[in-house]
Amino acid sequence: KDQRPCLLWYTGLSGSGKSTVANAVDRLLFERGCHTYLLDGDNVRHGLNGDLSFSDEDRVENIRRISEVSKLFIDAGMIVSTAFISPFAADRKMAKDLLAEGEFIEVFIDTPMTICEQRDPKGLYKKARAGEIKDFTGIDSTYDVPKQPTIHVKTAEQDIRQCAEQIIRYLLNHHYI
Ligand code: GGZ
Repeated sequence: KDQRPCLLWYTGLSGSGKSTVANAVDRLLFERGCHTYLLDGDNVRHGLNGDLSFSDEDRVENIRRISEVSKLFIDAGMIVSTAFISPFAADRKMAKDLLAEGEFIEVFIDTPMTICEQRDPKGLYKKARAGEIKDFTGIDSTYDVPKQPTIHVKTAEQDIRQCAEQIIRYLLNHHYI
């Protein structure tokens, strides 16, 4: 199956739906016969980056390692997806600059914080509000809103399937798949 390797770099708040949308897209790509790999908190924060916290410094290192690993998968010809908050614009730019022109696709999962906080699937916002978790993104740690994302996804306005199809359409229109 013909495919052009690229990196779908999902960014957004905790509870915005990054992992859910990324998994849905990855599944659709797999069904089309594409070779893909998805990096998210489940397979990276516990293993490779198990030594890192949520301090600004450690988030920078988290994203740096994820960028480098993504580049290796790109070199292997894969369509890579990464689903991390990646709160700092400078680090997202660093990831982009590691790759060749057109390989980096920034996908902003733009869900208003009020909605992320209502969803609160792991009860983390509640804990952060209570002061039980420090340095929580959107509460006492920064999130730089992407200024010109390649793809702008609004999960509060369309369902997961529509979000995933929006991304697949982009990949088709730009001849990645
Ligand atoms: C933000 C935190 C924190 C703090 C734990 N701030 O919704 P989740 O649970 O499943 O996703 C969040 C995840 C964020 O890890 P990332 O590697 O994506 O972050 S970053 O890119 O900023 O390095 C959340 C959980 O870990 N979590 N503590 N303080 N999210």
